[in-house]
Amino acid sequence: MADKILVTRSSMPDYEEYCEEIKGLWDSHWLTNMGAKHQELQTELEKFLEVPHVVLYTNGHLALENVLAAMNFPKNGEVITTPFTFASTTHAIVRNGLVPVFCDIDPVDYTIDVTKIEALITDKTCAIVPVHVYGNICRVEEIQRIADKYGLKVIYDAAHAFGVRYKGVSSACFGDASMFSFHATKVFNTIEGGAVCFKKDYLVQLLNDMKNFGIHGPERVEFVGGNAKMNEFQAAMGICNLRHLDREIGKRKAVMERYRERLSGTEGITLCPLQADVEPNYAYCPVVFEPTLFGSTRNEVFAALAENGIGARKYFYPLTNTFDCFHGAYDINNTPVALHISKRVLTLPLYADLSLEDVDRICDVILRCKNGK
Ligand code: T4K
Repeated sequence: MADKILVTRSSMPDYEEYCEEIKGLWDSHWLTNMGAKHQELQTELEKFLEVPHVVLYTNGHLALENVLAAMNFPKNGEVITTPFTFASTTHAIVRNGLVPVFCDIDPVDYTIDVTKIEALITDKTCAIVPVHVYGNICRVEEIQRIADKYGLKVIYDAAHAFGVRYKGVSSACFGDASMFSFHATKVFNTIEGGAVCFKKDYLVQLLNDMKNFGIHGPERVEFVGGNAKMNEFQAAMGICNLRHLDREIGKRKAVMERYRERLSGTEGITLCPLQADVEPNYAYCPVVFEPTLFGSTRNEVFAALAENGIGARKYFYPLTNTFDCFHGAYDINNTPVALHISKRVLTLPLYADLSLEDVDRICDVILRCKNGK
């Protein structure tokens, strides 16, 4: 059998480039706690993302947990969000003692359906946490209009949207803050890692203290914080990967174009269209299979791909509002579009070094599933 193809494959710099980047650590012996590499990456990212402040984290999840905590919402405050996402989004809300209120998604780009937000607002609502899912940008203007009208904070889960621009504006600049993931599986990685980006100066010290046990100075601990610091090896990986980002995104684009060429136009297959005014990062390749038209279910296509050594993934199934850990607390019938899409979607392999021959191999398997063949 041909080599296995997984849903993604971490982008890495040349071995020599990374070694050169970390060489100085053997002189300094300074490995973590906001060292020189951490500072350098932070400055580079503020420039690249065109945002006044970036606070780096050891992963995206803790970045989201921390920025929600920094908002100091009342206990049991309600947060409007979507269930068509990774566990992290919902868990960050719940782990802060807040209550997720699930809004349905748009049937075309799978981001929060802005026409359904206002009906969910109560006197307990404190924030909206929309997700730029797959790197698709939420309707940021409309979300801000609603937030301003009701006095709500907007924290974007921008885990997938690194490097995406909307109407020329960086995805790091919307709402009160945006969280990015720099996990190994992302367009830009620091092995594990993440960041919170924002404009307001007061959050800088607060978030930096939060990720460092609440320590404010050598003899001053202001509150009970945790530990979520990015280390020097992570930061060095980020410095290297950032140098090659444009090339990486260009290669992903070529892969996506081949998928479109081969699959769009096939009855029963929907590829997520490119959004107007958006410069994408080609983070994921979601494809929706409508069994009545395609002739095979998503699960049948998933199994056929697996039999051929191809690891597509069901991102995002199950919906977070159906997770066992919530013991049926949420009514999934409130998010019918999310339910519909989550039962039909597959994310196909997509990474910079995926060859076009392999894309053809993947598409051949998919197209052989047409009408249950
Ligand atoms: N919000 C959203 C919307 C998110 O999607 C995520 C993370 C977060 C928040 C939280 O951010 P982080 O705290 O993770 O920074 C993966 C990732 O672990 C996770 O970061 C990501 N979203 C999620 C969508 O996908 P898994 O459990 O599916 O990963 P795994 O281990 O099955 O890996 C997937 C594929 O990636 C493998 O088949 C091969 C490839 N891979 C994996 C690893 C670990 C590599 O090439 N290199 C690697 O080191 O969750």
